[in-house]
Amino acid sequence: VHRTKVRIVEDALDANNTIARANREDFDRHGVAVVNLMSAPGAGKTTLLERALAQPLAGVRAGVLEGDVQGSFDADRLAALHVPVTQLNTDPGFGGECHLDANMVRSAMPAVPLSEIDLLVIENVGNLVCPAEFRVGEDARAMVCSVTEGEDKPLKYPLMFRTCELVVINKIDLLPHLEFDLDLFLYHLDQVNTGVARMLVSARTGEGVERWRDWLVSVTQRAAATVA
Ligand SMILES: Nc1nc2c(ncn2[C@@H]2O[C@H](COP(=O)(O)OP(=O)(O)OP(=O)(O)O)[C@@H](O)[C@H]2O)c(=O)[nH]1
Ligand SMILES: [Mg+2]
Repeated sequence: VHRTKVRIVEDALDANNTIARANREDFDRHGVAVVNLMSAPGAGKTTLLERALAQPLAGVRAGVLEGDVQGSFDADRLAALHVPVTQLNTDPGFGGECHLDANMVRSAMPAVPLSEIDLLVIENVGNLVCPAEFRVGEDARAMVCSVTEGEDKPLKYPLMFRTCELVVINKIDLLPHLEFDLDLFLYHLDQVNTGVARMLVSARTGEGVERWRDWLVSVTQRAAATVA
């Protein structure tokens, strides 16, 4: 019984990867770089996007795909910015899933103005476990971890920390009020993903946000160079 169960999970992930590759080809055809942005609920994904996209990125037209179980709170927040925002709810057709998968992203693609953007940031559903298991056709994975979450998170949820190429450490404005040991957190981070790029930011004060904007631009340029 156990063996069968493992097999089914593997098949499901294979099927997901096939659709993710189809998404990837469509994004490439339109010259769109894709970032899969993940975190635990409330780490600050939407706030970081509000900050990053309040002003145009240098030479990069950005769009956002908002993944949520329900509601359009985050999409509404981003609607104030002058970037195209597409809402994708996992609730109606997808059983309220706790993550986005390649098929969900594929179903939303007709609503994304791919020919008008160079970069699509996909804000995944807030969850430290499941989103890490599903590729959606992204060029890069970034995660946000806030200093209120504790130093042990890389060790407890290693897959997400391991499969990301950037860890944004957010809410550093709160450090004076917390017991958070940043060195210990970074030590744990290096245990699961040695040397992974990391940046310290506060979406509240704006500290470090310029580097986050630069990273979004550099990922877009890198993807364009790969496809060309
Ligand atoms: N103090 C402080 N609060 C922040 C910072 N970034 C975000 N917040 C707050 O944290 C809360 C959650 O932020 P969101 O941006 O909604 O987080 P999220 O990751 O998009 O949340 P979900 O989409 O629900 O997973 C909000 O009340 C933000 O104002 C920060 O740098 N410092
Ligand atoms: Mg959000």
